[in-house]
Amino acid sequence: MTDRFTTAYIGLGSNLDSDQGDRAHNLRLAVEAVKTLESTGLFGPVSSVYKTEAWGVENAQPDYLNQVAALQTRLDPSGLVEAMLQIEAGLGRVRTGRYGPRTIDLDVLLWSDAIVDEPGVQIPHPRLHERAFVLVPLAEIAPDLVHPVLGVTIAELLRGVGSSGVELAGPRG
Ligand code: PH2
Ligand code: MG
Ligand code: MG
Repeated sequence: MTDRFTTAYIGLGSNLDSDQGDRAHNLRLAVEAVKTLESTGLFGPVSSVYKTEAWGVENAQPDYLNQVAALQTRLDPSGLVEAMLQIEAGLGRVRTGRYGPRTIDLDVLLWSDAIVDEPGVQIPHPRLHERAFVLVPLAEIAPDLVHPVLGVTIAELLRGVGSSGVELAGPRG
């Protein structure tokens, strides 16, 4: 826990229905769970929902729905990662190996301009700059944010990657 509130960004993804509902419902439940974190002050903005082709997988997988949310948190980076893992577990996530299909995935993308590289806590998310499914929703809510390692804005990173395979699928949260 820190004394002050810090702006952090969370990437949300779902490409499997759960016992509780379909992919869009899984995202809504996750947004609600992050919103009610005790340590979260202001919540939002939350991006639109995007339908995205599964990235980095060898065999075909259902399309993902992805979204990005901003929050103000007093949790430190590892505390925030831990809170996301707890929300995933609470929503019934079952882990099936790297890049396996999942009902919900909550990744800490950025925590202020912190750079953290510890087992289980890598911030900024080490692949965010390669992924249109993260950059499109992140650029929607924070285009001028500067990537703390690469020193360029999210809008510039998105221009480099392009937005193919990413399609608007639902309103802002
Ligand atoms: N997450 C992954 C791997 N591949 N592809 C898309 N489109 N969206 C994701 O959220 C995603 C992915 C690992 O977490
Ligand atoms: Mg992920
Ligand atoms: Mg994850």
